[in-house]
Amino acid sequence: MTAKPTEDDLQAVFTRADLGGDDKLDLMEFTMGLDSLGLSWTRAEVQDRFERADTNRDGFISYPEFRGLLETWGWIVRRSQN
Ligand SMILES: [Ca+2]
Repeated sequence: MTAKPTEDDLQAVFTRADLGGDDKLDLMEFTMGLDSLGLSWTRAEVQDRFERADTNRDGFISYPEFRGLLETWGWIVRRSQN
């Protein structure tokens, strides 16, 4: 994926990365999600972002946390209203 993801893309990426099907991503699933978005970060960067994204500190990234992270860093395109 070269273009910035839309919100729909993001939901699809999240669902695909959520191997456990529990609506949250662990560090490995989070890494996969980032990979499929074409974000190639080092392990240390991924760990750092995982911790930043995990705002409620439960050790998992929920969809709102995932979306929030990407939004904060400007990696998501808001769907245009039409
Ligand atoms: Ca969390």
